[in-house]
Amino acid sequence: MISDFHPAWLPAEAFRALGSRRVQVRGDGLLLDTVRTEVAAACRRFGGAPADTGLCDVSFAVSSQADLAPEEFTYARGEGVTVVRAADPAGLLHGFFHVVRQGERAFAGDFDERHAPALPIRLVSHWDNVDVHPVMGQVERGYAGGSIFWSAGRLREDLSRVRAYARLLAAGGINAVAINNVNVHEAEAHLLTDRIGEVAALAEQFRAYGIRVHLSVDFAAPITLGGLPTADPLDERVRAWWAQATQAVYARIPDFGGYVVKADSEGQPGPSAYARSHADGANLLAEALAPFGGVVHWRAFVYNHRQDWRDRSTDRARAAYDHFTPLDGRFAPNVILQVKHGPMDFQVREPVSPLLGAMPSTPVAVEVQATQEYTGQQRHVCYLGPMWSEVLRFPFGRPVAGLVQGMVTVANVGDDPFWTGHPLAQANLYAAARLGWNPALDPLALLDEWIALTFPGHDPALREALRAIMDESWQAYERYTAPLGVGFMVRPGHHYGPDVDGYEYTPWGTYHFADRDGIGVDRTRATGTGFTGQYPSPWRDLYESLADCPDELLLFFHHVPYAHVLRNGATVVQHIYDTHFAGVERVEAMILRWQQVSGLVDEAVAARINERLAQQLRSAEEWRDQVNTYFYRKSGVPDARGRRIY
Ligand code: GCW
Repeated sequence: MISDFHPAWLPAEAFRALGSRRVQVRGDGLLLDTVRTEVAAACRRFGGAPADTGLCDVSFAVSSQADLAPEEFTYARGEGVTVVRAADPAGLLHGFFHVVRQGERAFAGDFDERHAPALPIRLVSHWDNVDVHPVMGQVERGYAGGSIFWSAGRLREDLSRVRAYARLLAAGGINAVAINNVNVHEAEAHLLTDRIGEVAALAEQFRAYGIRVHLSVDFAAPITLGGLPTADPLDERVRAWWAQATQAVYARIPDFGGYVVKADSEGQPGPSAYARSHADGANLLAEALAPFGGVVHWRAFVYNHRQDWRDRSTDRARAAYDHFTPLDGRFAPNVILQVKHGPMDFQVREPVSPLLGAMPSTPVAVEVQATQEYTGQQRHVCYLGPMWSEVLRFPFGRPVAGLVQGMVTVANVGDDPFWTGHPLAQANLYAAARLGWNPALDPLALLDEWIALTFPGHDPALREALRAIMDESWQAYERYTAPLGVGFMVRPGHHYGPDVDGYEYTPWGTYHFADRDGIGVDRTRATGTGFTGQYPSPWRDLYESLADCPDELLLFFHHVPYAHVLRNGATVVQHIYDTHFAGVERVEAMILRWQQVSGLVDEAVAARINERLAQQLRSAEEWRDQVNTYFYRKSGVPDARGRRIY
């Protein structure tokens, strides 16, 4: 490590190819200064030279004539010179980091390429609190220490780490960040008004890397901060309050991105208190932001979290679609509906949310969770690139990536020296960022890209081992946890570790309905909750059919007997046993593989990975034994292979 935190995917070595060349940078402004500063540092270290006049090996230039979209750049090489051009400084910054990622390849052969982001909105959403919340800690669902923004209830004095973070995000193609938790508590609500200076200070750090800052706001702010008797979105005083508050924000932060709102969700206030719709609520804020070019990210994570478990007619999976599809076309143009990728809540396996394909007249962003709330909490290796890639490619006629305007990633970083607790969890943030830029990228290629940048110049054996450990780690996690898409068998509250019935009789709408005969949630139109009917063809029929439903989602859509034979030939209960043993074996194999190469990396990194892998194995064994034992006791069916079940 070079300082008190790990350089992640931008170690000095990643700049060797560029920094040993003659580098020209043409254009003016803050982002160009950033590129110049980067170039100067790289050249100082590796013996190259900034070459603003005369011969060069690589040239970066903003040229207004170029027929290029915002953030787009051209990347070409001929006659021994690599040339990056963009119409705007943001495009040039992306082009700069593209050259860094390419390393020596940027200086070999001839090429002529154009690169533009597929999704204009690429936002990282922090669930950071200013204060330490008594239950959730400082970062809600944070597994990497405290906030990098706030400490002891105040903005950190030294923001150099925030600058380094902005640089990492920009290098992955991120262009927006929301700095505070979507659950807005009292202290954090004030960031909008009397604590806006803190937001401005953070925005200054992010601005240098082309990243706009967004704020999560309290829908009831006109009451809690403004002293009004109401937050009714159609009340004139409320509209005036938001207009004035927003104007004051822009007076301090002219490039402020906008608001993120969790309304009428898990106890957060919202327009329903005034019998107004989500469109009324979102449009209120959109109206205040519109004069300044700001946007509202309005979250679609709305469901009844006070359900009676006896009530079989309510299905949480249906909720987002049922709430929002009637409102399609009623949102202001600067509202972005932010939809979780699955209909439930970031489980290891869910179908793609049908809402993503059902809002043709509304700008939509898909939300993914880099923080591994339900996927091992950054104690387990679980590379999620392949999961997100499946979501982005999922065809609702067109792939999801062609239907949405943005990708929002719930951040997984904290003040931990490795940023993410588990050093290998950095790959999730990297992959999410890169997939937002180009959803067609192969997640395995992205993993290789991350490994090569983060562990540059290392032994190929190390790279091979990391690839072997991380590739399919998502499937490994799936195998030893909740089976066949049923989800939630975690400890209530903190959500770590197994508790098969932990959520079974709770108000949260997360049930598996296991009894002595079978398991799964009947979401068919024929006999269940009708959720399959929210999908267009062919999915509505595929998921409806017991014969055609993909195995990995079987229990998400169907309630079946334990003896039901899967498409893969195993019975459900035998599949549960087999996958749970196999999942743990996979973790054992990861550990063996890691032991062969751990001596090749920085000692502190190796020590942290060792510790996490040991925890992962203990936890995977616990999952295996609890889940297998539960189903053995429920079903009475022994393991066909006679392995140990308790
Ligand atoms: O997954 C759930 C989490 C909550 C979170 C919520 C949300 C920020 O358990 O901690 O709240 O999702 O996405 O709003």
